Amino acid sequence: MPNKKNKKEQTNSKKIADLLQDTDVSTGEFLTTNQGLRVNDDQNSLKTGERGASMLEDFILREKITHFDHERIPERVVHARGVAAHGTFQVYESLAKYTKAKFLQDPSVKTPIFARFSTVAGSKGSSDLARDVRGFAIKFYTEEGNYDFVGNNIPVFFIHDAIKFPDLIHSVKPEPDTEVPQAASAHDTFWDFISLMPESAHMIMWIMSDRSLPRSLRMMEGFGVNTYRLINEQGKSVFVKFHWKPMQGVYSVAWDEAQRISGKDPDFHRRDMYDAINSGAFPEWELGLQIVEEKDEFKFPFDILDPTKLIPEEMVPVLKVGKMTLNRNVDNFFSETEQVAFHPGHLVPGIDFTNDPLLQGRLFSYTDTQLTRLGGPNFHEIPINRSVAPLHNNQRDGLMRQTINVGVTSYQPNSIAAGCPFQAKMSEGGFASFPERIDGKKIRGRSESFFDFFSQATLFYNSQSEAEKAHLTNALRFELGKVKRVEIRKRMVGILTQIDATLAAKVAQELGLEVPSKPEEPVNKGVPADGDPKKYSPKKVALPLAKSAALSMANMKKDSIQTRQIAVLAGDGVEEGAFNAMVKALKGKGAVVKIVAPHLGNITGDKGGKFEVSESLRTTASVLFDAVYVPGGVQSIKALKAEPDAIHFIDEAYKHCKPIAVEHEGFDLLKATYVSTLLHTDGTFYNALAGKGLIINTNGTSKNVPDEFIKAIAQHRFWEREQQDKVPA
Ligand code: HDE
Repeated sequence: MPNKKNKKEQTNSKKIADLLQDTDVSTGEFLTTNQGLRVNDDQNSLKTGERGASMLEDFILREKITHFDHERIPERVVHARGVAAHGTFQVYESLAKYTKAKFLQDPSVKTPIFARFSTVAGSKGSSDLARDVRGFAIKFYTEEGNYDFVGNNIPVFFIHDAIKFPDLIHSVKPEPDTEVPQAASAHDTFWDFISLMPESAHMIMWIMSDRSLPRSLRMMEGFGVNTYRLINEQGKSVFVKFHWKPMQGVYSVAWDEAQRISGKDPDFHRRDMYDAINSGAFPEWELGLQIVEEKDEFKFPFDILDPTKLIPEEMVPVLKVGKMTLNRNVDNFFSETEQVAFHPGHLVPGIDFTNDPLLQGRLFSYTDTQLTRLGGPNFHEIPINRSVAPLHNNQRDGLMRQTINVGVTSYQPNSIAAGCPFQAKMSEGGFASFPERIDGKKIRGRSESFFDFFSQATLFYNSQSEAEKAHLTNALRFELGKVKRVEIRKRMVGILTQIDATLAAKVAQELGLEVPSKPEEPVNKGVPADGDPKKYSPKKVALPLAKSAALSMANMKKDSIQTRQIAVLAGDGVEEGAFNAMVKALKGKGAVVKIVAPHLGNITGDKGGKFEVSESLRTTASVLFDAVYVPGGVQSIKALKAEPDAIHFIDEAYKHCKPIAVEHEGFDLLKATYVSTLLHTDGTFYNALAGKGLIINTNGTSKNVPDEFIKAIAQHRFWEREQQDKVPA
């Protein structure tokens, strides 16, 4: 029996479903115009005779084409490319101690949510695999109104103050003369700005790390970035940093791979999210809170209001308090994913802002941008944005108004409507801002406590594994290598000297620049025209820790291969015994197995079995998979050896450090690859790569190949290969 609360959740979900309900075109209805008139001929326009000119009178043609002409709306100025899904959120136990927010009180309540993930810089049609921050936005349809969590997959931001946001975005967007490059930060204007904004150093470390290349949007963390407040029923407030920890683990792809995916499948992340939800592998994240008591606001060596800083988990642990599950794909991308409008200012009682200057500016921007993007002030009436809590206020009219308000009063106070709608007391759920004491002069300026630009950048760098450090170094070499103006590259190397001398030297050396002998002062410190340069002088504070385990993805692996994409390279004549055992084992662990063959249709096994081919070598590539398996079969391997794409498939998968398993005659295909040159010493084949994710089973030498392979896939990547076993592909 559903309890009262579950009933409430179901009612909320039903309300959202009802709001999104649209005419279903697949139920045998007649085609009509937008006025409901049944259309008799949708193939021909009205003409003056069969070979005559079209007539202006044709209202059916005009209505159809006019609507089509206006199908596009302005894309988001940032976060234009995204993908979204519906789901639920449930708290593990009541958070009444910290907050009175109703949706965080009762573990039996499932709050319906809608989550949208995005890249930031690229246009709506750009690639999913751009090196970029990912947006992480969630709308909670709570009984007290909509609460929007609007965060990113990186816990810090580039700038201190919202006033610099247009500059940041102008610098990263395509350059205005050529509109090039699309969805890429590797160009002069971005690095020009960054090299003059030393406060961005910490964020730059994150962006140049693999965090900006998620393997899947399901496999990344989410962060609120700004510090917020929680307020309980007694009016007590604590500071809070929000985290989302993916139950799927945190994984990335390699940069070279990301670039190739952008060509082979620019919708890689979109597809991945859709397919996972569709297959019932519902992505889940745990909500984490870092709570800082009001009395501890100043106990840290950094300012908790500074959005370029995080609070290391070793200093304030993350409490896991609830879980979000995405369980339903959208029905219509435009109506839901495109028209959803998030705003960090959509709050419920029990959650409030801090004075973080970035957050304060954001609070203006989101509604403002929707006015342009969604065409007017009534975007809250679009089904995906509607609150499930009833609305009553005196706002009226405006473009695209849908509510038909009744009565004559649209003002307050009034007597005609007996004073309705009434203000709600706090005890009746009325929102009241936290009465924070504010005492100060009106100034344009920044607290001195913000002027530590580099200590957390160094902490992040030091916390990375060797492979992660190498990727970060190479990302900087790539991005700055694309910068044409040498003075910008030099300035950036100067910034890097403040973070880590070795990193700066490695980057400088590859850029053909002199390796600086000591840390260089940033060229620009953001001093206002009449500002005191002493106050605005950056200092590096001492942090109580040299490394933070939570900052390295190497520590976030999960022992699971669920939803991992496995390519089976095979052709007609594939040896069915080992093949069947492997496929059964992989599927048993939730992996997605796809046969990649020289042709589409079916392949026939050595015992006459038929197996459906998912992709031909022409329609796919190794970069779209997590691992490769090559079963035996003389004829199958002969066919594959005749395909250079099959050989390239293996070399490329090896280059990107993916697990590969070959069995029986499959070894002959491996022998045709470059990888085989790494296998032998003294002219004889010998698996020098064993333990590095290459599993070779010739005459049954290895007993439990499926188990070994599954363990290797759970490892994700064997990054150590990049340093030692370089493979051209
Ligand atoms: Fe946003 N941001 N932002 N932002 N932001 C927008 O709102 C803005 C910032 C974030 O899936 C815009 O509806 C300013 C930080 C996400 O629809 C716009 C500043 C963080 C999304 C806007 C920031 C975010 C947006 C563009 C600096 C992480 C996509 C379209 C003060 C905490 C939401 C829109 C979606 C979108 C302004 C910085 C997250 C223009 C002025 C920091 C996830 O209003």
